[in-house]
Amino acid sequence: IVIGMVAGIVLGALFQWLLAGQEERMLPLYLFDLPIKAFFIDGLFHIGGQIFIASLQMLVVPLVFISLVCGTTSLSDTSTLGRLGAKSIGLYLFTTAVAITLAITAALLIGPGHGVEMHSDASFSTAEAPGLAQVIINMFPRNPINAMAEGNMLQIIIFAVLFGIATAMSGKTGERIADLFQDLNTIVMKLVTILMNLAPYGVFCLMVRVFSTMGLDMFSSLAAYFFVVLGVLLVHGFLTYPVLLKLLTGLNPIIFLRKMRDAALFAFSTSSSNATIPVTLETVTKKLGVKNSIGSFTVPLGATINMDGTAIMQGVATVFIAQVFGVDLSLTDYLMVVLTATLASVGTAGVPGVGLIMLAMVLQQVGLPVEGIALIIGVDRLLDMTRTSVNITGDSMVSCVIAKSEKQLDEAVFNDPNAGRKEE
Ligand code: DAS
Repeated sequence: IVIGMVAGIVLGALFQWLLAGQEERMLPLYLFDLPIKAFFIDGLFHIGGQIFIASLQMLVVPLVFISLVCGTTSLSDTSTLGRLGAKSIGLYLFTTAVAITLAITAALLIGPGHGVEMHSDASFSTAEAPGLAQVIINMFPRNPINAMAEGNMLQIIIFAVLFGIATAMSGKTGERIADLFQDLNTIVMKLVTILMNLAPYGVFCLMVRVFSTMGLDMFSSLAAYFFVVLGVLLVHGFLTYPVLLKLLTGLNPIIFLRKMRDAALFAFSTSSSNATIPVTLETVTKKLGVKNSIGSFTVPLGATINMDGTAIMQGVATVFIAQVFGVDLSLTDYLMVVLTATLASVGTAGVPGVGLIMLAMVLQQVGLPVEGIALIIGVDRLLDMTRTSVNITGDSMVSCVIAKSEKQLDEAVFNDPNAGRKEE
């Protein structure tokens, strides 16, 4: 993806150089103008880029509906863990909401998208924001199929959760449906993997188009976006989590961070919370002293529904895209972003690039042009690696808090610097 991005930027900059200002040049380069602009920039690369963006959007509804039904059914059939489930979900949603609020505040303060004006050929409008009461009423779908057709994600999420609970309460039939949804989830995850394999080409096309039509000031805005996301990820990982751990358990946050290093590096290299589950589980139980009965529940659950790092990217990206397209979002719009991104992160499994697919959903929800994703997709890979590390660190921190509250955390193990080390 990085190669696709760099190649796209270089070719885009070359096209920009060829097309801009040729009238002052000795050799009339107008012969380049028509074929390059018509065939390449507005033709081949535009089509390729738009197809890639459309395929990202194509996955949103099936991905959210299927993975949420799976998540809800697996959660509800462990009713004995109802108390654990409620505590875990409550804490997971709280840390995600804190994360995205940090992200939106930072993006509004720094304003990475200012200074660049882009005009979207798609007409979009931030419709007159409804009052909070109406927002809550609107969350319940009168017609779930229509909600899916319109891509009304909050309604889809509510319907999926209710459908999942009903499935979990339906005995044998429910088990068959739950198995069916597990299989469907496997297929839709395969679709995400296929799409991510096509990402280098999609990113290449998008970068050519963006950098052949945008000046170099796009670079600085993109760099600003990148460092705002990175900054908030680091603050959340190295400040929010240690403070919450200390406040809620009294455990030493330095020991926690030091013991999280291997799992965080594994998550960084795989960009997948799901792939890191075994490592996270081993860290949480053998190094941090969380009893397996707790960790085996909170870690997989967290890898699915707790994605603070992803919510941070989505918060900054939404503000960045609104700024680039000159759209003023209202406070209700930002509340919708917090709600949608927090719920969206519940609906996405931890695989590479899935946060970007869910960003399309957040943008749709607040009426922003989805092709704004084209601006940031090039730098998303490195951010995906970093935010996946933050995602699993959050899962581990919450596991410690839950275990401590259930008196299922062995503090001797937690404080033992050599706990869980491989025997030399
Ligand atoms: N890569 C995802 C994860 O595994 C996060 C994301 O795509 O935002 O957590």
